[in-house]
Amino acid sequence: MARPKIALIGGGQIGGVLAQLAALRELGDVVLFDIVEGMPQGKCLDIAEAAPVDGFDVSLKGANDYKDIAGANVVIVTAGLPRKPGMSRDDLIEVNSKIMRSVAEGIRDNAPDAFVIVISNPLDAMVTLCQKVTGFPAERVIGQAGVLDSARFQAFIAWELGVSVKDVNAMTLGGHGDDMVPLVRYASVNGIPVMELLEQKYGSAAKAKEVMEAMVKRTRGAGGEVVALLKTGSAFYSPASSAIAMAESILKDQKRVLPTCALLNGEFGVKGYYVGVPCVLGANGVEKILEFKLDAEEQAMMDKSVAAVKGLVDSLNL
Ligand code: TXD
Repeated sequence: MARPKIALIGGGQIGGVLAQLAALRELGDVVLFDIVEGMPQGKCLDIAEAAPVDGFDVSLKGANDYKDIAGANVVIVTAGLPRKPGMSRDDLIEVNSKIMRSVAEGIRDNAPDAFVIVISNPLDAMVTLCQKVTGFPAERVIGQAGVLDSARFQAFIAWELGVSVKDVNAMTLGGHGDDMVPLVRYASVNGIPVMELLEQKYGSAAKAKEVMEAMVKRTRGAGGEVVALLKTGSAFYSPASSAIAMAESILKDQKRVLPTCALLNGEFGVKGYYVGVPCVLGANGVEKILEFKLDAEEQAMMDKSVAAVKGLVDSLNL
């Protein structure tokens, strides 16, 4: 039986790590596409020459022609500019929407049956544009932001409480911007509320709240924290890991519940916009959006985040 095929559009920082992770996990054969000649071929050759050491049996091919993505089961898009210090994700919209249009046409014309995971920023707007231009059903075009934003929130909680990251459960909803919604109420360590553990640690509810607020703030600004340190670009290891988890859930029909930027049809009070929400990801892409009740404060934060997404998406005049 033929191996699945994974096409990566954009062979930069995230694209390179995506190629390596897809190979290490033997998710399928990899095609790494970029407009820069030689670079995706060089990265693929480099990764492929590690196969005897790492022991993976997949093929890797660098490409500058969209024809090479034909037959891809999953396409992950990172094409576009990353942020530099001082920039917001939204500052990228003009240049990256031009790139996204051409990328989406390439996918539409060459891999019409693929599932598409968009990573390029500003994320919510770029997914919307990609879905519009490809014309693919919305359950086949999704965005990666929430897996990473949630992972950052989980990491901060684990470090604070001195427990394994594996036992922390926490999620963010909303857009991939500074108004994202880290859900404090449901954050837990194997089901034990994080707030209760913080109260035990600090001996007061007020101090626990203060510590949690700092973690929420750090989660919202976590992308910028990395940009400020790197100076030349934005995070790339963690976004790649996050998108690979989504691709794996689809390719292996795992039905994992992952925070996904998905097109909403009334869920959480949002209709016709792409926003981050928990989704069941399986062989059919977004198989289900898991809706649940938000309290008044959470809903207000969600509304604010969605308003920011709407402002940006509407500016594209799609
Ligand atoms: O969680 C998330 N969603 C994100 C998103 C977290 C971090 C960064 N995120 C965004 O991903 C970031 O703001 C950028 O918009 C993308 C890609 O970030 P990366 O760090 O990989 O950027 P690079 O290294 O500049 O790579 C982008 C590549 C580069 O090799 C260009 O030559 C290529 O995109 N590029 C194109 N490829 C194909 N087609 C076109 N038109 C094109 N234009 C540029």
